[in-house]
Amino acid sequence: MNPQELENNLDYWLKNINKTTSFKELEQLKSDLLGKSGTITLAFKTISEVSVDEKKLFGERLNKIKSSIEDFILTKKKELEEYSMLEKLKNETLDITLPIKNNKFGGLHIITQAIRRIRNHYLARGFSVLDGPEIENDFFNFDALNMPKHHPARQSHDTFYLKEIEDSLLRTHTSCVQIRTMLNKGANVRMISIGKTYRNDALDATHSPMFHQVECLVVDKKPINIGHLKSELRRFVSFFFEVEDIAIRFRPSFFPFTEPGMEVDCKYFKKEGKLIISKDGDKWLEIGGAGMVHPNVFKACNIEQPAYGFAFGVGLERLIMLKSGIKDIRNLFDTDNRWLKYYGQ
Ligand code: FA5
Repeated sequence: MNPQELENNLDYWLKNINKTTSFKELEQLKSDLLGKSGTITLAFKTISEVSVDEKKLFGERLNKIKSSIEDFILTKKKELEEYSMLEKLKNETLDITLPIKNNKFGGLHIITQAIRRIRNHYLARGFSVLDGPEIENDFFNFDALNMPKHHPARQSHDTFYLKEIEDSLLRTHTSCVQIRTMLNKGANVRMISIGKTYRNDALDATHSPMFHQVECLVVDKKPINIGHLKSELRRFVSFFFEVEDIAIRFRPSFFPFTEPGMEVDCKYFKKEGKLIISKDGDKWLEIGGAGMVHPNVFKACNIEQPAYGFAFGVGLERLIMLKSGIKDIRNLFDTDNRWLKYYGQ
């Protein structure tokens, strides 16, 4: 065919390419037009028969036709690929609603079990269960909690900073969720937050660079006092250890975001090497920090005085270890299958 004939047919070929519904059809058309003995290829071979004057234009017209066809084939190929990918995905969809038969594999880690238990307990009592980001910034982790830059209390939180993002760090405690919650909800809060926290602490039997905390915060415009805090902590400890008669005490301590601040101990005794939480105990054990919300924290959260609140924060791994007689925190993060099976559920 000469260029004129090819140009007349171009529209027809392009339409045919567009109509193809499979790679096989498309390949066939490609071969008919651009293959070794394809119509366009053969037309190129006739270039030697054209006079020198016409050669340039002849070649240009053929090239234009050829590249129109090539572009069209390429576009169609992409379209077919996308379609086949979607079909594949459709067929590969897993029905995750199907129940698992005889689930003999895996179980819930003891930390997950504890988190779920605590969460359900507080949900049932009408508390909100809230979360915050693990990558925090200075404001939420320190400033708003009454620990401005260069405050010595920052020293006790040996922190992991992120170089790439200014003022960002891995949160050292869940108390940042207090700030996020008060900024959001004002002076009407009953919440707990359970999550991962990070400190640049060397790994040993009782310290891990990553551990979980449980934070509780109650804020109201109506007076709240230390009695409320003590009552809530009693309830929490008694629920967690599944012991009705417990004894707790407060020891004065300092947390910049509380006034007053205290450390919480509960009574225990040892029996056959096991630690038993009981009001009949003869020793005291520290379980976490607590206090009344500091006025500066209310200020940072735009809450007008008078407002009242208490908060406490406990280390989840330490509580689990006490309850289950686990002596080394590292066991919780090792992947020893026998251990996981024993404590898993
Ligand atoms: C705090 O983190 C305060 N935010 C708690 C608080 C909340 C006080 C609300 C007042 C009001 P502290 O640094 O003491 O406090 O940590 C709380 C608990 O986290 C400790 O009692 C301990 O059980 C646990 N903990 C701290 N560091 C580690 C660690 N490296 N590994 C495991 N557990 C840890």
